[in-house]
Amino acid sequence: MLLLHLSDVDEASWAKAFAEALAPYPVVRRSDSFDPAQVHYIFVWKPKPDAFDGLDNLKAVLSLGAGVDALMRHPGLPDAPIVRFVDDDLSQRMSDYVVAQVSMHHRQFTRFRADQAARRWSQFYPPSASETNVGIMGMGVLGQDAARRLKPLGFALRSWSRTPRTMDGVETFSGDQGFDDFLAGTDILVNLLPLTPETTGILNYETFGKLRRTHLAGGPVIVNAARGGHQKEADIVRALGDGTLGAASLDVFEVEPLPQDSPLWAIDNCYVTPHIAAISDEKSGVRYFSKILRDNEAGLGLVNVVDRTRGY
Ligand code: NDP
Ligand code: OXD
Repeated sequence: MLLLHLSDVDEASWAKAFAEALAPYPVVRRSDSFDPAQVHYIFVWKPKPDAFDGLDNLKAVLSLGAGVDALMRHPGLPDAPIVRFVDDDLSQRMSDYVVAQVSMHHRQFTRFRADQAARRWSQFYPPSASETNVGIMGMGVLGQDAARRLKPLGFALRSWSRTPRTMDGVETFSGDQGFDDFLAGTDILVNLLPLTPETTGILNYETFGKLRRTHLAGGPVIVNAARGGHQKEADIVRALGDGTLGAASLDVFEVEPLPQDSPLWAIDNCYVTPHIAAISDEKSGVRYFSKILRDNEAGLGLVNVVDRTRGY
């Protein structure tokens, strides 16, 4: 039996789609009556504290989110394998966001918008894309897709990951020892890391101070589409105010929804979006997780299982 436990999304709609895709395999919601011992799979997003109570026969926890940081911190998380969402549609949406933000900052959107507001005709020619270094932190599923889509636009690409990676046309760095060199050549820093104890607070004032300052007029830029826990918002406010950063695009926040009294709302060179960079689409999600479930039932095993020791 598959149990759905989704918050902040249309659980009924997902349940209907799963029931159709998996029939005759039983699919239930929390509001249905069922025997918890019969639940072999649970599909979760923002699970409540009692989400896993009584589920003693789980074969897998299926995560609607690509990021599993909150799930990993759930006090009742059972020992069962966790399968996260890995999907072309999700990657495409994330790369859409990244490409839009990177292009906007490369072409000095903040500057020209201010000029327009002031009715100021000030001819300034942005550097070409090939003279602009985009540094991607996190070279996993989403980081690699972003690199693939930025490359044809001509940007010079570099990446940073935990272990060494190679990708055609990307200058790659890894580990603590590679971090400063990676930052020193980065004009636009794109964060696509998972949130783990090692990456918490990595977008801080010291990091910003290590970015390349010689190429992008107005100063280096950060784009955070991963998790709010990666960023120190007080440091971002300070860096945007004193010119350490030229601009920031933030899709995620330390507290979500972003509190009304956050200074980030009102900073001209800060671009706030409400955690919408990429959404797990129902159609592709149902297709993906139905296949995972069926394959596992057929003895083929699970894929995209989270490594609990790494935390992602
Ligand atoms: P992956 O697990 O595929 O990739 C993670 C990458 O980060 C890997 O390259 C990994 O290194 C690297 N990494 C992990 N820890 C470290 C570290 N300590 N130092 C350096 N590099 C590290 O994740 P995805 O690409 O699928 O997703 C990334 C994140 O994006 C998710 O965890 C989620 O938080 C976020 N996300 C946000 C969304 C939004 O709407 N805002 C939507 C979807 C996802 P290595 O290659 O060596 O393993
Ligand atoms: C995710 C997200 O992790 O939507 O998939 O943030």
